[in-house]
Amino acid sequence: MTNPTQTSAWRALQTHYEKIKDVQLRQLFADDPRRGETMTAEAAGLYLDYSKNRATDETMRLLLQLARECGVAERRDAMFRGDKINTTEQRAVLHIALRAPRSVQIKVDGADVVAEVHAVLDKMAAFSDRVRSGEWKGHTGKRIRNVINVGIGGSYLGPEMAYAALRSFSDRSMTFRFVANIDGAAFAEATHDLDPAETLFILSSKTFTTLETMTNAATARKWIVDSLKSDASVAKHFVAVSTNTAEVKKFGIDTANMFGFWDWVGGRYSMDSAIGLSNMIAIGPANYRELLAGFRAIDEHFQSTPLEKNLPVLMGLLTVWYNNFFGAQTLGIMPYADNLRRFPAYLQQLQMESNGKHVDLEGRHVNYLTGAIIWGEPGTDGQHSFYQLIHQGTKLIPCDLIGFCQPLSPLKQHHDYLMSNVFAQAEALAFGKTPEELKAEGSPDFQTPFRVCEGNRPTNVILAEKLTPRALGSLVALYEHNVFTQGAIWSIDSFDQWGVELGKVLAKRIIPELESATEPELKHDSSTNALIRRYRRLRGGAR
Ligand code: G6Q
Repeated sequence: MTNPTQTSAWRALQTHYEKIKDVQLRQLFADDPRRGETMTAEAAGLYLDYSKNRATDETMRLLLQLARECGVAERRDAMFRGDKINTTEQRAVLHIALRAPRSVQIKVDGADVVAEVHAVLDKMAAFSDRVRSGEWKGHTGKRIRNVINVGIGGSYLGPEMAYAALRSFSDRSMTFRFVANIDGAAFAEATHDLDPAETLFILSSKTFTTLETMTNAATARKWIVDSLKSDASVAKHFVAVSTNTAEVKKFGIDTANMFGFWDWVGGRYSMDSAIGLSNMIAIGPANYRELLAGFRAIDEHFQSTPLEKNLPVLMGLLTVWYNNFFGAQTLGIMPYADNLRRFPAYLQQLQMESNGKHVDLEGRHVNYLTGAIIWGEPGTDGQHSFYQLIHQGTKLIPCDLIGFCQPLSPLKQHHDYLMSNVFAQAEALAFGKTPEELKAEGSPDFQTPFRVCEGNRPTNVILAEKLTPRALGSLVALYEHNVFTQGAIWSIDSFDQWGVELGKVLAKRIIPELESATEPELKHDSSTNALIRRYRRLRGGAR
């Protein structure tokens, strides 16, 4: 493995950074009138304009050299081959197999995983068709009108995001909900207006042991059985998506109604595995295959396009540039599509769980910054709240602005207004407003300093034709491989998540301390002890 800071590209980038750190985008655009056309790349219907970044041809040349010195392409090839690149868990990382065509073979420990993927996809399609057509009936003979996905983290964020994104392609006669939080309010809100006899739960959990999901699953079971007055109802109102057959059986689900996946699919990379079953029921198998085709198109692009025209590579390198040389802490994700409302949250897990690592592949503490903080909201909403800080604050916040040329609604004028804001924001962030311009526009002198926008705020603009299942697949794959590129540069394991374990273990230790009738002897620190005592005093009522 390569420590990126030891490469000659890194050292050259440091020197180069000193030279161009104050260069203005206004200047770069004036120097090269074709910049807005040349600093672009396109793949699978996604157009990336990265010209409004604080980068020159030389910056890009050095960043690409860094990718070569860090072996990004070799690491990518190892992933596609099925090598166990998740070294801390000794697992292959093969979400790319989830969308590989039937004709492709990828072997893990001698078995062709693509054949297994298609067997599960076929089973999902047959089941989805039965539910959508009304052939699959609930225990009382009523057809299923409501589908609730119970799952958390990687078993929730993707399906919830994709459902919102693609709801205009979904069966509008059905209701789809997503319960993740162990807060009982989540389950209560998701079910309060539904008829149990018409409700199907999809228990989505790779391990089938996750506290939140198992607690909600038990509550769902009780909700169904109490209402339908029969244990036998479980078979008609629950299916499972999991790798844990034994636990699924124990819950009372017939394994004929279990949809499997594999340890080589990480939770946050699993939305296009059987974890997407609720999405397939919503949009139908044909649209779901379109979604997979969109993923696949970017996989092929990532695998075979030279690095200098490779969208995920370019985006990953620019994130490294701001993170490690400008010291930018965050990256804003602003989809100009209301249906992508949950996309920033989805990317937050994808990027922060993948690249929030403090040791390299050999377990040594890194001497450079890794994963950026990801956040965002849809535009134009964000413009009326936090964009002020991006325009005139003191922090550098690179942003990805994502827009679509065609609307999902017939309200075409709305769409022109929406998209005018994508272009206007990227323009305003890059070029700002000078005191001279303000003066010429008649701004009173006393206001000028307050109205100046310095500009030089970087953005990527991603444009696609329309938010279709295919476009969504491509967009998600773009970010998956962008995250991969960053992780490869930083020499970290982007596929483990040991950091989430500690809190889980501690919570399990505290549960009995909350549940016991009399106050237990508390052996935590003084703060934790005091908080637990206060909670016990104020929570009211027995459990
Ligand atoms: C994702 C993480 C994590 C996981 C959840 C749910 O990469 O591993 O978010 O998806 O903890 O796990 P289960 O699917 O096992 O319930």
